[in-house]
This record gives sequence, structure tokens and C-alpha cells, in this order.
Amino acid sequence: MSGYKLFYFPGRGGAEKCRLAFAAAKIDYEDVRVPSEEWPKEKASGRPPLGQMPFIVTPEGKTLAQSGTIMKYICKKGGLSPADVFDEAIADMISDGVTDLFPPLIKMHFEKDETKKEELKKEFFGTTLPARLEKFEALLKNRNEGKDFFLGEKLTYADIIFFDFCNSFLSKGEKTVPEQLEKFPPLVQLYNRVLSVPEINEWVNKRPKTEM
Ligand SMILES: N[C@@H](CCC(=O)N[C@@H](CS)C(=O)NCC(=O)O)C(=O)O
Repeated sequence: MSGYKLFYFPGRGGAEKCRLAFAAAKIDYEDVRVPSEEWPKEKASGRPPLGQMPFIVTPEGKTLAQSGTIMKYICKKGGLSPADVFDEAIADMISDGVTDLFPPLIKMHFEKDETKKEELKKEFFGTTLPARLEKFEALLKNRNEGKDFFLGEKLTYADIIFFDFCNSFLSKGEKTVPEQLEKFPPLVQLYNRVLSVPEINEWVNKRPKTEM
């Protein structure tokens, strides 16, 4: 055990990309799943740096929050970050490009008015998501005609965050390729390429089954 601890609610949610990063980076950690009723006490303790989860505690006792920051930090520790500075910026652009999809997704999820919800769904699945997937496909094809990972032969956090979005939020945690990728064969292959990384596959098979 390396001494890292990851704190999050009992679900995939915002923490799953960090868990995938720990797995791919081959860094042991304790997956601490804080029940909702215990969260107010943890929050009030002042330990979570931004008063939110996920956050990690390092072996030295330092704390770090923000799911994307944690994912990148763990990937850097595990050598899963691009060596070239511009490539790192590309990985960040893809990572932020995935993160952009969450506000409309969350808005749609929490909309109570059924008519408005249908409109938001149509907009997201009919326009917003395919437009972004088309751009991701083009970025992937920039390297070796899309036959590798986003940044080449090496898996990086850009692939992990893309896979997590597709797997956790589109495929609801199932291993099946989300139907929304079907029009983009290189992205289907990327999804399967990430899932075939032995440490990722092992984690996806053994992780607790949760709704979200
Ligand atoms: N941008 C942050 C968002 C963190 C966030 O919204 N966390 C939620 C759970 S998904 C939370 O801690 N809610 C409880 C609270 O704010 O008290 C991240 O990506 O980590």
C-alpha cells in the first residue's frame, strides 16, 4: 500500500477518472467511500481543501482536490503524461474538452419539466455531443491515422478522461461501447483500446457496481 487515500461518495461520479488513473499508473491507494450521512462531519473537519469530494491524502499527509487535477497528478506520477510540453497542452485541451460536456449533461439530468428535459436531451445528444465527438475524432486521427491513443503510442490522461466520460456517463458503467460513438469508428477503437489496458480492464471488472 503506497499510502494514498482517495475520498469520494460511494459511486463512480467525479472520482472514477482518478480511480482509473491510479489503476493505469499502478499506484496503490485506499478507495475510501464516504457515505452521504458521514460527509457533513468530514466537510466540517476542514480536511477537504475545497470542501468537496473527490480529494486525496498523499502518503506525506498532503491534501489535493479537483478531480481533473488529481487525475493528472496521479498520471504524471505514473508516467502517463506526455513528455513534450505542447503535447501536454493538447492533452489538457482534450481533458477540458471532455469536462465542457458536463454542465449541459447535468442540466439535462436535473431538469424537472419533462418537455424542457426532452428539448435539452435533443440538443445534447443531437448537436452538442456529436459536434464534440467529431472534433475528438479529428484530433485522434492527427496521430498515426487514429490507430493509437490521443497522443501517440502511450496512454495519457486525455484517453482516461475520454474513456471515463463514455463508460461512466454514456454506458452507465457497463463495458459496452456507447451507441453515441458508433458514427465515429476511430473513437470506438479508442474506447476499446483504453478498456484493453490490463490494469484498466482489471479495475473495471472488479470495481463495486454502482448506479452512478
Ligand atoms: N470541480 C470539482 C467538483 C466537485 C464536486 O462538485 N463535488 C461534489 C460531489 S460530485 C461534492 O463534493 N458535493 C458535496 C458538497 O459540495 O458538499 C471536481 O471536479 O472535483
